[in-house]
Amino acid sequence: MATKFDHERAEARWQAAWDKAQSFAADDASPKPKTYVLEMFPYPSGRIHTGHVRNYTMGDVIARTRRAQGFEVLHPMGWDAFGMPAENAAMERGVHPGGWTRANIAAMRSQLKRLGFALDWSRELATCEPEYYGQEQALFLDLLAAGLVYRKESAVNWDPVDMTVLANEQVIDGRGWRSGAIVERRRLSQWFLKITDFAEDLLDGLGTLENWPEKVRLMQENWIGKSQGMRFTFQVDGGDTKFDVFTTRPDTMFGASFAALAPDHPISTALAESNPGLAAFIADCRAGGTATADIEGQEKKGYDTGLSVIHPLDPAIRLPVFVANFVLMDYGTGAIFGCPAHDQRDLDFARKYQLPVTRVVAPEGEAETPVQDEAYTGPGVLVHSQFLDGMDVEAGKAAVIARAEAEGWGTGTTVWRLRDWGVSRQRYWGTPIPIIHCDDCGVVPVPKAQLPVVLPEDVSFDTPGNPLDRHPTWRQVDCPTCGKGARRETDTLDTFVDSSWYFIRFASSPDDRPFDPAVAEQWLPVGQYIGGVEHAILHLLYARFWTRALAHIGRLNVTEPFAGLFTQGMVTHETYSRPQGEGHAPLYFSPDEVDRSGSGAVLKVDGAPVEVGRVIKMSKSKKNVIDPDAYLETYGADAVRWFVLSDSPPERDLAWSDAGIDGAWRFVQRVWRLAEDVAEAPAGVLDADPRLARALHKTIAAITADIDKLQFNKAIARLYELVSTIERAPASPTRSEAVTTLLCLCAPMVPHLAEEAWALLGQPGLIVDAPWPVADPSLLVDDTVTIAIQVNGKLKDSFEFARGADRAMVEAEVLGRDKVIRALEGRAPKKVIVVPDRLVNLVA
Ligand code: ANZ
Ligand code: ZN
Repeated sequence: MATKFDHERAEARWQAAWDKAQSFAADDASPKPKTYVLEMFPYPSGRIHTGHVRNYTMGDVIARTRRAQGFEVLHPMGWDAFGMPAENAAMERGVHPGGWTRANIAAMRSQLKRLGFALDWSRELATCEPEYYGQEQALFLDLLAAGLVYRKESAVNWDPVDMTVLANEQVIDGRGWRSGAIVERRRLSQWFLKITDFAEDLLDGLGTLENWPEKVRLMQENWIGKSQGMRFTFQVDGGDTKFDVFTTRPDTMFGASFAALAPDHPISTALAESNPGLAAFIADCRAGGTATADIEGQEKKGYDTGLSVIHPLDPAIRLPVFVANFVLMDYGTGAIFGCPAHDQRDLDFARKYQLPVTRVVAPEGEAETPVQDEAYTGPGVLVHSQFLDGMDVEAGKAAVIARAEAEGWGTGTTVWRLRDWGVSRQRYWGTPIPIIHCDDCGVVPVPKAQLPVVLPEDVSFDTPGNPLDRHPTWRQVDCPTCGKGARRETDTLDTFVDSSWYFIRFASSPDDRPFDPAVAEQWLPVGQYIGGVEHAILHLLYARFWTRALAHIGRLNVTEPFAGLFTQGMVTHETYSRPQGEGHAPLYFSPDEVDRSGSGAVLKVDGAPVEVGRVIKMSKSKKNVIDPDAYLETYGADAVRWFVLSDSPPERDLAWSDAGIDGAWRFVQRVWRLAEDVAEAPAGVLDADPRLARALHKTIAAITADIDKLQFNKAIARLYELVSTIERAPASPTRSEAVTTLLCLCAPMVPHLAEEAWALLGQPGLIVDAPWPVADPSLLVDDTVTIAIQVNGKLKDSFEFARGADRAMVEAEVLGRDKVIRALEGRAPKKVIVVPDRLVNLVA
């Protein structure tokens, strides 16, 4: 009665059953041990992509496994729903960002439901709803009251044609993405969070995160960037002007050939007042984006101020002072000394302005080897450095710092690369910053009773700039302190703020406050967090900061939000294209336009070949994007889930392939056939099958360990093996039991199939409520014996078999062996003598 597994029917049936039983609702009051499994929540761009499918399937396997293992599991889902794409859609298509976002959420929610994820949908949240962002405003006010929020002037990208502030990603090659105008740097008063107060703690905390990938910890460490160095004062020659510089390499001071100031440095500004050439140079530096990458990529340029400074270690040495575009005002002191031989930026600069390049650090025997195009940043011994000669780099640093401190012109310091977090965004689709500006009272926080400050719905996107600024009434508000007419803040919060605490709100979401700490602390920290490595730095750092800030103000007794982190690889696909001639980009075709069934690849519409390109990350521009929906339709959720777990280690990239999905679908059918087989089969010839039992229990142990380590592809390989072993085994109660256990083991990956087969076998209840199989330790040790086979007393063969095996099992094995069949010439033996665990003698 072999049938096909009907995925459509099974999905509908079991998703409804889980819903009805509230199988995945996390119970705050449960007495079971609690665990929290979370995948980074999606931006509601419109459709679920294959990357989401892979990410959420991994989380789902963990969540379902933990649940079966007896944990109360919190596995929620929500939407990172504020952000620029919604405003772009509004500008391009005239839709409202809210309508666009909510429609996308509805579409993506139904796609996720179709995949059968074990999610507690009752905890769903969207950051764009006042119930969420109103609570975020309350937290912002708490941090403000605690002195962790402040206002400061800082640079933004200004588009002079569109008259609007641009995000860094809206600046393309120094130009506004819509207007094409050269972007300027402007200074605006903006809101900042004091993440730098936590720099040391954020760095130290990394040491406790054993279940984070080493590379992510390293990226965070570099981003925080603790460096030891020295601050010292340069005295300008002739006059009483002086300025401080910061260096991480005091050992290289005798290699200095110039000093340089940031264009925004107060001395630069002062000099520019009487120096039109310098003023023009500074204006030129302001054009160009604020992104560090832009600044680092720029050509190094300077303007000679004509001033010089006295070298503090040798007053006989004078250094020229430049204003240079690569010196940043908001790092260190906004001024440097340049040492071309040992810093690449300084070297580029020195070559351009013909300044001396003196090597002061050299590997053994290379003291006189000149530095060419590449600055030397390696270890070595100090040379051409007077009293420092012969010291190594570290000793040199210490000697210079000691002398500076003794003579009073400098001090050793610690400097952080990390800057405070600028959270002001001059856009509509974000959390309104709950602040009022009053002419008399200044900056006034919105009283908590007046929260949430809700975004106005009636906004227009027909002109550039922030719609909140030009809204006819929204800005106008009475000052909460003096009652006079005042103005609302029109900046909204960086969307990274929204994602810095959503995992806390998932754990506890009362109506009247952001969270209940007693409830949230039962779930936190997140036991396993899974997401893309693109969030390895900012999102994780901001969430770690936000959690600490809440702990600091006594709101939450948790410091590290994510105990375990896993970053999964990307989903990739080959590309299809046709060249379009010299100077034109090739024309790309999507996988569903291409027929790949033959040896090459042809376009379905014209049957002519297309070029098959490399397997790369899916991207709209290369059209190598797969829509999971079509696959869900044809192959079903289980096959898709199985495929995304099976083909590569989860941290590596996964190449999407039809053959792979096909294989997954065939596996689903094989398991289904096994279930049908044991459902129908009589008890079988054997009472027990110790060999199969051993294989089964070894698989249980191994898969449990694989899932613990998130090595899903290994778990899947073992399941394939187990299925083959069961297929070959003769019918027996052990075999039936093995199939039941197999279903439990693969239920986290293919949950619909598992439920359907579970029901077919007449097992009680839902398989999601069945406990995780536990390996019997006595079956894990290899306990086999070698059994000799004789035919009429002559040795013909021998084989390994489980010790103590049932006589019938041994006989069945012996009679099925090729050598025995040949020796008996196909006839049945007259008599079979079995000496347990040693010998079988067949009398022909
Ligand atoms: C002299 C020197 C010699 C430097 C040398 C480096 C190598 P990190 O490691 O990132 O902290 N610097 C200091 N302030 C700067 C600013 N506002 N804008 C641009 N560059 C600045 O970098 C510290 C080094 O970056 C400092 O050490 C300084 O150059 C430069 F062989 O001082 B160094
Ligand atoms: Zn007032």
